[in-house]
Amino acid sequence: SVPDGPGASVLTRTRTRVRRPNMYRVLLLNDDYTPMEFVVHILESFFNKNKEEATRIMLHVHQTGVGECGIFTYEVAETKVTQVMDFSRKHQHPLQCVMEKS
Ligand code: NFA
Repeated sequence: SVPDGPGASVLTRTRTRVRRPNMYRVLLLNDDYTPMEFVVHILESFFNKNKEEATRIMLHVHQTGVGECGIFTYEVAETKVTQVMDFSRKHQHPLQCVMEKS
């Protein structure tokens, strides 16, 4: 039998709910000055794209004005945008990177 009354231990199972985080698209915007190879380098180094995929995305941005680099949680997306903006600024390129709720 199981002890009851004062001093008895009680184990309570708490329900664990699963919540989907809000996701954010990180986008690159076209401009007339940033070199194509620089954009490819950004996609390879900050978004883990291989050369082929990076080139495809860069050309899409070049031809349509905007393109998606990836979809991330808020903090990761914010970090990517900051990394790209800081790196572009450092190399004196006007490349713009933004995030939007997915
Ligand atoms: N449009 C730029 C050029 O012709 C290349 C570019 C692509 C810039 C994608 C920004 C984003 N040099």
